[in-house]
Amino acid sequence: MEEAQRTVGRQSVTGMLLALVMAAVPLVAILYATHTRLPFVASQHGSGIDSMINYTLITVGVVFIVAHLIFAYFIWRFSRQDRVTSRLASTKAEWRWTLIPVIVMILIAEGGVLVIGMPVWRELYGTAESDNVVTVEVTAEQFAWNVRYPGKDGIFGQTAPARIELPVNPLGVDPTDPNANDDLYLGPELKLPVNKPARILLRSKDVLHSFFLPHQRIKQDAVPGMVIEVRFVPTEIGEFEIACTELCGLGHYKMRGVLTVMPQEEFHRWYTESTDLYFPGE
Ligand SMILES: [Cu+2]
Repeated sequence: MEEAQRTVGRQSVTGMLLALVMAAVPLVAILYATHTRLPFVASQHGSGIDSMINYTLITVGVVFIVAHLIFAYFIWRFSRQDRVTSRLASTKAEWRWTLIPVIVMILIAEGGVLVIGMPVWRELYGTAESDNVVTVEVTAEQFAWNVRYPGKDGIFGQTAPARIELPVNPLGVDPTDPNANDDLYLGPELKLPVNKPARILLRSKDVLHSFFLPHQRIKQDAVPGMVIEVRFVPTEIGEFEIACTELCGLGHYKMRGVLTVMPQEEFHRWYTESTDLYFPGE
């Protein structure tokens, strides 16, 4: 009898400790989460993305905490019991406790997507009006970004992979195409005017890359053979990082570019002057 009581005592101490560990996990996670900060927002839709991130973190965080606390309670409660029992739930109870969490989580997750996520999605991928938009082509390759502007005519010269020749013609532009004459090439430098919609046409020459502007909350894969359009409005003047966020090869880490957001007049002056100066093949 005494021996049995000692065993129960030991079990409840172990149970208590385990329960404490379980309860501590979400607390440490919360502390970590409150110390993690996103870079400041420098685009119109950026705060919408942040709302979606926060909504997801908070809803999933609450479930995470509640689940751990229930788990901790069960460990503590049943480690004090002197005999092992098995209680089976009825089929009805099993169905109920399976369906309720599923429905609640669907409502929470999809509700957030519809209410917070969809408007941001529309801003990024919707078919907004095309005038008053600055169109830029960004072509990714191992391991660089190639920025091209259409020039005064607003039309990009034709490209073909067969015409790619390094280092003179990295995009494979057709030199006989008259639309190519005023195209402007900037390498890894992307320049945009502030508070004006930008339309980025993303392409890739080789493998999957991902165009990432952390401050503008833009992250979009570049896929070989596809032209993917992203729209956003930069709202802060300054220099920002362009990173590749798809592990695209050994040089992935050095695939950096610079986004310069300038006042509108300054951008237009620079653009007009530059398209007069630059011609492909020169
Ligand atoms: Cu890459």
